[in-house]
Amino acid sequence: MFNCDEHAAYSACALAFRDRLILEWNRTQQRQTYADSKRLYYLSLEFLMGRALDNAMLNIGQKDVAKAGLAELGFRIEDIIEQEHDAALGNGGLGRLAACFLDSLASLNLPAWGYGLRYRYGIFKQEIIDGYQVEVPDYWLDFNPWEFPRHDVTVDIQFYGHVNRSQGASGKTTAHWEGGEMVRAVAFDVPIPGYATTTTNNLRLWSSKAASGEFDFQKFNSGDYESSVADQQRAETISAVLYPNDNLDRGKELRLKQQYFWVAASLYDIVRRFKKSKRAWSEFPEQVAIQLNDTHPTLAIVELQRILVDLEGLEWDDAWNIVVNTFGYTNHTVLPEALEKWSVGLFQHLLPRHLQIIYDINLFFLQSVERAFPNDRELLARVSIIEESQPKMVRMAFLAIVGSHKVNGVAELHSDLIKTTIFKDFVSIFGPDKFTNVTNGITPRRWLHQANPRLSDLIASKVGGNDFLTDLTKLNGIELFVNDKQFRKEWAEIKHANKIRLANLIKETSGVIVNPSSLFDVQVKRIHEYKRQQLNIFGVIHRYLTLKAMSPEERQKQLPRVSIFGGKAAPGYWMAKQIIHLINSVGGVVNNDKEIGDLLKVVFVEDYNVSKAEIITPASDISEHISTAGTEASGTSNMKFVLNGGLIIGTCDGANIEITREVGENNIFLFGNLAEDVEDLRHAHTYGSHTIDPDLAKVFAAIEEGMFGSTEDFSGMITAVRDHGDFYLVSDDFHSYIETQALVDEAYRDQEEWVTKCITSVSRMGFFSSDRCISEYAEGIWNIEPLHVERDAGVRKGE
Ligand code: Z16
Repeated sequence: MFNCDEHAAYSACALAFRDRLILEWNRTQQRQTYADSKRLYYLSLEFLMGRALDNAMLNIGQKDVAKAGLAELGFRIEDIIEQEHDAALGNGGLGRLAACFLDSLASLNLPAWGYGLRYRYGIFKQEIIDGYQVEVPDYWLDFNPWEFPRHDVTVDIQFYGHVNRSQGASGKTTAHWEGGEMVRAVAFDVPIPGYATTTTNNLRLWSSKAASGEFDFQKFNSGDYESSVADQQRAETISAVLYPNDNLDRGKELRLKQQYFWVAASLYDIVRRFKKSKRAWSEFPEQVAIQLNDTHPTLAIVELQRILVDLEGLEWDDAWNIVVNTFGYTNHTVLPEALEKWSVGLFQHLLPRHLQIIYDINLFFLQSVERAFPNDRELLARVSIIEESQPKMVRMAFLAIVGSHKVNGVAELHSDLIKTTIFKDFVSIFGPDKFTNVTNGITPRRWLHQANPRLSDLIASKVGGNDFLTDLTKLNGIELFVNDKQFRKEWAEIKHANKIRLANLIKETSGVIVNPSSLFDVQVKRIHEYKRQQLNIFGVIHRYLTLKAMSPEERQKQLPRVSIFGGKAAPGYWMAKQIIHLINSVGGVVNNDKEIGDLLKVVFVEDYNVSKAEIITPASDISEHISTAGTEASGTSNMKFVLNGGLIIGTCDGANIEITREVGENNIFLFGNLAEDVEDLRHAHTYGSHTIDPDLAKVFAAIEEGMFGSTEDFSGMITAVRDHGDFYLVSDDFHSYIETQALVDEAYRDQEEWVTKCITSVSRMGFFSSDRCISEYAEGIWNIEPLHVERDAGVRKGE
């Protein structure tokens, strides 16, 4: 007998289903090429895919077959699925959104490709050691059956060098970008199967390596072996590692190199494909839509203009028309520290021709502004793509706006805010129609069907099968059963089982034992001051102090709660790391307090990632989405939690507002100040007297007395609120947060009413499917249509 362990069973399973995908993938690509219809190219520096096997099996309808087959061999399918390493090529919401979009694009049979970077290291693995975050490299490529190296698809990408000009016979001057160095981009393709469809789209990730050019060759021949190896390594560095920042622009030269490398390779590929059709350049925007996921790929605008003008010889204005009609730009944040800027000097050094083109784009843009708004020099300075600072900077968001035909935000409030704050002047210049909203969504396949199979099956049994997974508005069918005893009983049982599953994960990973009958209160997301995990943990401390002050009799009457945290801090984000440390220190004290027992547990789940989210999300009773109003562009985990039958406590921010509109005010716990009041409150902190809520002051006192150990470690978090202007309004919202948490306890005591709220909420979540969201993009921005791939009997069904 040969030895087949779980990993071998995983490989066998993955390779078998992958063969299916390859067939449909080839057919889809052939069909799309043949039809020659307009395609979307989604450019994203991040694709936070998670695991692929379960998703592939579910999407092609083969999971039951796999389960039975594996059982015959003595394996549990869950154990096999767990063998796979997460594809973690993203930081958080932005990257996961891109992954949900790919699932919806394929499921809607839309001709679309994703383009990204094949990082050798994705987001780091987080270990918690003595309560502190430690980052460990995430090498994930040991065995990856889901990618196909395409050594036949390569593009050489140029960096540095200088610009020369030549004059043609017609007298026209042409710019030539010469010299510098070349790096080779190699394509790796990843199949993206749609759910219950034959469409399998392509995600193309670029990997960097040294271009075998004259440089290396000469060096090698002249015996300069060491330096030719160094060149090799320098080239490979470009796609080596994902920058681990979420909502922060801190890139150095390497980040700009990553951006240009990926953008230039993708555009070369797109243009090469277009040219095969032998159409006129003017038809380019009728064949190609390119969406910029944030400003990271903004150089694509400049690169396409360069290709058209320098290489293809088009007139500037004709080229620019094509460019603007091709691109759309999605903004994901209003936080000023996240808005990308690159110094002119760096551009000059790395991409000299692109800098010239940016200057020209800016010149023509400012001239048009000047014509429409004569003598408004301040306006010109405000909207200039070049910031006249020391050093001068290129404002990437402004370049993205000027070079796109549509700009969208990701939730209603956010889209309104960009129009009235950071991009206000551009609304006056281009008119309001250029700016639009597309509220984010999530794929119900992964975030309900896959993560919560029992709930998905229960719903299916009431709404006439699995059609709700492709038309999520059908969820409203379960509202009819909100008073059905058996349905409610099963509903509650499923939630409890999901909580047991999470309790097991918590025990395995942190050693803490939690009672699954407690209220599970979850906040999992990147650690960031604006997301206010500090508000949550201060609230936990307040709860602890309150419990401690009670008589044993009184304490008996309290509702047991588990506060569950998870999330990574950017390695250089000191305050975020302090927040993690405080959470763990509080856990260390509270969890070992015999007087408190099950009444309060505090858990930090280390290394929060997509796979852990699939276990955590279905297990929440309440989850926290408590950003300072106006700072969280949308949030998407809020949607996932409600879709899985958890309620949320949140501020009036991002998509929380639309969730409230859909589920009804009675089914959500909103608190805190509104976005429109933030400016005044901040002003008052700085110029008025800033009083701290007395309950919060007690929390600070407890920390400063050393109740949770090292006081100096946590002093930064306290002074930020008390002495440094409390920029995130923790003190302003603390009281209403505590009050609202008390309402949560009260509501949870009435389990009948609670279950009613949960079922009602789920039934009204149809709007938040990424299918709805993608359909809006397809119609309003991309102008693309579904293309059905003919079904070849036997390919899917396996007859
Ligand atoms: C990111 O994940 C987001 C914004 C951003 O500027 C950079 C990164 Cl890496 C997030 C937003 O914070 C979140 O509100 C939103 O839901 C998500 O992008 C997807 O739009």
